[in-house]
Amino acid sequence: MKLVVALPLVLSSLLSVSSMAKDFDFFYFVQQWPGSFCGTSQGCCFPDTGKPAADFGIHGLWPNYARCQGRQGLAARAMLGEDVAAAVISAAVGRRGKCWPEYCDDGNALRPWAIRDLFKSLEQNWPTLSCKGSGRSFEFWSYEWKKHGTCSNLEQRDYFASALAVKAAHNLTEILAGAGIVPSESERYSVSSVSEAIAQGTGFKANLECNRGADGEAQLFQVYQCVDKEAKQLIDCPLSMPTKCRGDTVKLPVF
Ligand code: U2P
Repeated sequence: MKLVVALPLVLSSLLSVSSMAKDFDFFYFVQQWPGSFCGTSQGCCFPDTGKPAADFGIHGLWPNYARCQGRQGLAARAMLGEDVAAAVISAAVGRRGKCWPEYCDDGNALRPWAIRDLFKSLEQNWPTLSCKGSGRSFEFWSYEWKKHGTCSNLEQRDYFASALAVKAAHNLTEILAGAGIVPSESERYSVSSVSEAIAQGTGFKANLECNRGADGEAQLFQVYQCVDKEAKQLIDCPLSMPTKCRGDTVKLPVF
């Protein structure tokens, strides 16, 4: 009898945590090098506003857990048993992953009016390069907002303004150029020199992700900087991640 009464209470409190609290530990602020996005065998498509500048572009600002399973997962395991706990955890952290929350409010679609004053800056700094959509970068922003922004505890405008502000505060293209790491079709740079340049230039360690160019060589694709929960300050990344960099060197292809 006690269990019958307690179970719905436990479940409803766990589910309300997952849908409302949006507890996460830090943001990944992810920027991509357009020459590497476009330089694979798949290629890319420019947005309807034209070819973006040869500058890192924003991919997203992603709420993240420092550990893949939170306390509610452990509590659920202890109280409910593995199967129920797994279902609750998966509801709490999204459909595909258990390391970050996603799609926290599908009813909260991005409203153009809410970010109208940021359009120009977003077009410059957060352009789409995907060939899948209409070519309108707004589609990309909407997708990122729906998947990640709705879990950020930020209003729509604040979410996008914060991402733009973090990018502007630490210009990765300039930081790398200052260390002699400039776009080139032939030059290869050591992965450690890229990491060090970013750590020196921003004051914080980042994670790097490589992809493979059409020539099969590793290229610097994305930089994951870590940002506090208010989306204001860089922090050292609490997690390191697999770089997918083959070997010790990377290219930074011309865009
Ligand atoms: O890494 C492949 C895709 O997984 C999503 N991702 C990855 C790491 C992370 O911390 N959070 C996260 O969401 C990204 O999906 P997207 O936002 O592009 O759909 C990433 O591209």
